[in-house]
Amino acid sequence: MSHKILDGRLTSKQVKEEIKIEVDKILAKGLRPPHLSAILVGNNPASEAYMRNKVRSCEQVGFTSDLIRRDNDITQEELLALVKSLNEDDNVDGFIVQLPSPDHIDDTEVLLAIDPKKDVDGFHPYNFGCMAQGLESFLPATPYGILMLLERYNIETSGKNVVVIGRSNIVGTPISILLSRKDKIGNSTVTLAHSRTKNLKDISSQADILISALGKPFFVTVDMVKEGAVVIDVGINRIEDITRKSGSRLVGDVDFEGVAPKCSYITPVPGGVGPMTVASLMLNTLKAYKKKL
Ligand code: L34
Repeated sequence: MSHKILDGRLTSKQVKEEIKIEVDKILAKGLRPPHLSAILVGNNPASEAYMRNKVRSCEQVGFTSDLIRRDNDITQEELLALVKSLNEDDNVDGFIVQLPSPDHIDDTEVLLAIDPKKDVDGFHPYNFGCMAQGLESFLPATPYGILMLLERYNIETSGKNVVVIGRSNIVGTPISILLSRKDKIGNSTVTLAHSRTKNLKDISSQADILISALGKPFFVTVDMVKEGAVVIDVGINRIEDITRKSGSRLVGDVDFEGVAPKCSYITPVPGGVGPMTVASLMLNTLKAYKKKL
């Protein structure tokens, strides 16, 4: 089967162009643009790269943004105080605390401190709960990005078998809930597989849509995929590659070379789900801004 690429780079560019048009209208009315703040603790190289993409995307869509950097030794109390100050700052429409944070930080307590109205990551249990019940909420960025890719490539989800590998709070669990909801992109029969799943190959081979979000390079191999499946690769893993100048390259969870020929559609890494995550964050920030007006 000849496979088609789900081009996240192109789709995110289109989404961002649509946002830019809305922002131009806002500015034409003499209003200030939406503002996104981001807290980045430490200097994890992957987080640095993701944050660069987020800040650049804000510029592209016409938002203002600020990246608030703190050292790895920030205390829990200092971080909570920073969150509180952003909650109270009327010029900040939405903000995120980039993960992972250092081990001594209690992420749950930090997330709970974020005002749900400014939680443009959609990670606060309030937003998560609303999402799970189909109520109005901010959708977590990566799952939201996956829904947009499926929608914009007209991939039918209703009645399809979806297998999600990985049960994290930020990707696996929410995407499994979203695709089972009664909604335009939804109505799938979802199986959530994880590290204790038995006979994963038998299960994944039933998937019309296979979503891998566990963070292990080359985990999904051709024998695990049904002929003609749609494969969504959420993993971003940096592996050694001596043929590259940098000495490394990015790969997903899927053995792309082996799996792609068997798929109807597949997302590449890089250039697949990653850019869609960033575009979703821009949409959530615009939504936070509009709700405040
Ligand atoms: N708070 N923490 C918070 N919110 C998030 O939504 C995230 N996530 C994940 C990690 N921690 C977070 C992201 O932003 C993953 N993630 C993310 C964002 C952007 C990209 C990938 C993951 C991205 O732009 N990926 C590019 C390549 C980037 C590179 O060169 O390293 C791509 O084409 O896939």
